[in-house]
Amino acid sequence: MACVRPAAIAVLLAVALAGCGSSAPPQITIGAARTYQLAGFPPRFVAGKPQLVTFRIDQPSGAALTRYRTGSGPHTGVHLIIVRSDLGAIIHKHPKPNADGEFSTELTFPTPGRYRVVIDAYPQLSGPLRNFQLFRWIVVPGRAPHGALPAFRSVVTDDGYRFALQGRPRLRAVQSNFLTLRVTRPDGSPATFTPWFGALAHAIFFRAGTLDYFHTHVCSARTSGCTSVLGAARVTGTQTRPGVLRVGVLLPISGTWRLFIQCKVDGRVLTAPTTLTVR
Ligand SMILES: [Cu+2]
Repeated sequence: MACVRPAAIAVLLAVALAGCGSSAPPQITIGAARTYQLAGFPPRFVAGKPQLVTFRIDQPSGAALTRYRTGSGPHTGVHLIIVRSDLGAIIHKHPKPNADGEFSTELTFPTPGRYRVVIDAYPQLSGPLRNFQLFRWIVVPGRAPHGALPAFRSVVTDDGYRFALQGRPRLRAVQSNFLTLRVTRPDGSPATFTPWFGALAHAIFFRAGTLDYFHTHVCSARTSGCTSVLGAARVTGTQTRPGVLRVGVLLPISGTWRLFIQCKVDGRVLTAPTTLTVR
């Protein structure tokens, strides 16, 4: 193997298969990996200041991705999800692409800190690729809030709306699990969910520390494209009774996860975070 130079280590196998004679090693040029890339997302933000953000996804060919899945369900277009690294703040938007594949949306980072940007994209492609994620780190300058991750709580309120988890969850990685949540208005009546970004409720999961990401949905009965898939496992949330959400949980690895339930009730977008232990 003395004829294999360090620069050619990546093609060692190919060289080995091709044989290793006394003549000069074959000249093989390895280009950059051809993958989907996030383009145009600005690198600088100021805390508390709305900023217009424009981005697109470039295909492996280099051309902008212009065709995204459409339909009534949530698995369409792109989901733009931004979470602060301590899991204390989340931004969730579904901007629509223009004909050139460009997305524009206004973003306000609530505080200084380190944020993980997740673009969960649903391209309109033939073939097995369903969706994929692109990531970016953004550091918003200033003093970042530093709170410990809150412990599990079975009742969370937002704007007087109450999210009550039934029972203590027993969650396992790579398996479909369900959480039942009763959502009530400030007057105690069951919440009526207005479809928001194609779903009655969104369940966004980030793992503490590593910020691994997963996302499931609760949809109305006739909505298609609501099932989340992880390997061979799949999960679809449902509304079992008025105001009661059966939320699918399907997480790739064990650990401590922060779940953000989001839904729209009475014209308000509500966010109910809770901390989950996954074994
Ligand atoms: Cu969603």
